[in-house]
Amino acid sequence: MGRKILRCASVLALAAFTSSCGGEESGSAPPPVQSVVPEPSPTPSPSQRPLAINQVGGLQNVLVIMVDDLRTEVGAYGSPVARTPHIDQLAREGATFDNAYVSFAACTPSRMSFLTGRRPTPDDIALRDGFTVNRTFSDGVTLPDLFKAQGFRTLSFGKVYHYERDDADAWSERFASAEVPFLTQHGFRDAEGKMTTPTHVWNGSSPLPDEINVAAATNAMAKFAAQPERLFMAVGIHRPHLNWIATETDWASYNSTMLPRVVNPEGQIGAPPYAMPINSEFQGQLQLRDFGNDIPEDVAVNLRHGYMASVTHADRMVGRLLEGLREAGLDHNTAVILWSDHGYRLGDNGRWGKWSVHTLDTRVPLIMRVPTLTKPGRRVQAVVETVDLFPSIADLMGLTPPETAIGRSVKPLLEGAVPGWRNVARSFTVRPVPENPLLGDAVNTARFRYTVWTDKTGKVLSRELYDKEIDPDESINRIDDPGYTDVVGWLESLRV
Ligand SMILES: [Ca+2]
Repeated sequence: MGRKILRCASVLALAAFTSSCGGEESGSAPPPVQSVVPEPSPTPSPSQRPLAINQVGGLQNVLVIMVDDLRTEVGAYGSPVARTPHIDQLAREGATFDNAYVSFAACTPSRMSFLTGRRPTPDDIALRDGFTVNRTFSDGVTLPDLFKAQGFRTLSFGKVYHYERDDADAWSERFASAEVPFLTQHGFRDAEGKMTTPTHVWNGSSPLPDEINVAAATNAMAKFAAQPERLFMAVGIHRPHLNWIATETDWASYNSTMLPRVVNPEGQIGAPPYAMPINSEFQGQLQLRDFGNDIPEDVAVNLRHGYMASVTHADRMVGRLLEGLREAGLDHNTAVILWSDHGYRLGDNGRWGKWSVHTLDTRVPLIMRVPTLTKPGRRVQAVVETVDLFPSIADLMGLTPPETAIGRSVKPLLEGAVPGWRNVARSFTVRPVPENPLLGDAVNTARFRYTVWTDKTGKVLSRELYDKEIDPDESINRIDDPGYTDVVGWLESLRV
């Protein structure tokens, strides 16, 4: 198990924070607006949460597929344009969560939230500058730690943790960080290390990084299939993270008229100016940085095309993994969990990238195929969040998650509706304003998204309220609409 260095300030703040936001009842009346979607109900206290339950019969292994920057632009989630046959097939075979939210729409904090079972906290605002297990997680148990300690062979392929920010001791074996150079993983760069082209049609002259990592994973499946050890496998697929590199075939799956609809291209009405971040990810792109936040339409079309081609590339990688699992004879006793670390805006709300708490950033695909448990094609409407994954995966395999993992096992949701399930997810973001960073703290229910923006002193700067039932694009901030006064009070109560 990894030796992790204690950082008292973080731990104390984290404990105070998590104790204030996990497992509380709403304690107030539901909103006086007719709802057609599930809404929060009391959550069991940590001691009441299902912990060590016997594993599902015959289940031996876990395969976690982590797709980078994939929003719910997937056929299984109703995208009219996405070409994602393999993920769609996985959804037909397993359970698809329609209301899954990440804790933070950026690679590192989202993955850390998943792997530690904790939410990013105000104390970790600096996490964007290099959030590592050793710096911030003290002596806690990570997800691979738990499985390794229980005798599983823990295998990591590709981007699981954020490259060098890994917890090396938790893995029996890692593949990718050394074998596939970081620069190639995220795109082409010039001699000075600057990104050259945001999109690229790959000529197939050599395997792409995802193809190398996935081949290593399927080789490992074949190698270890006949051995007695149980496997915890995590495979991180780079695409559709920038740069959008995909094969000719993937590019040919789309054209300029077959791309996602742009949501709120002129921006949201009534949102504070910092609700959307600048196009910061494009600042490192030689061909994009001079545009600032104003991407010309012809460039935008090419970028959207590249994103979607990369989505199809990632989907093909998912297909190879599932086929590898089948060929190794492990598909019948392996739980498959597919998840993305966050979504992405393709010019939606007038900006590109992630780092917001808009649903396009925080809502993600989450599909679980658990042999003998999940019914084919099941849709789960309950609201779940990233921190629920740690206890869920442990629960499926009969392991007891550590107390530091604050989420809830979704295993009961796979078996049927769960009365009393608390349909609330928390998401955070930050704006690195010099000397006074802003924190965005969002509550998502199936119907509403409520966000409170504070400065570092805790002073409330602004609030947002979106009614997704009548405004699924989150176009209009209704915080000052008197018809929602009681709703706002109720949502506020969910933050404490
Ligand atoms: Ca990411």
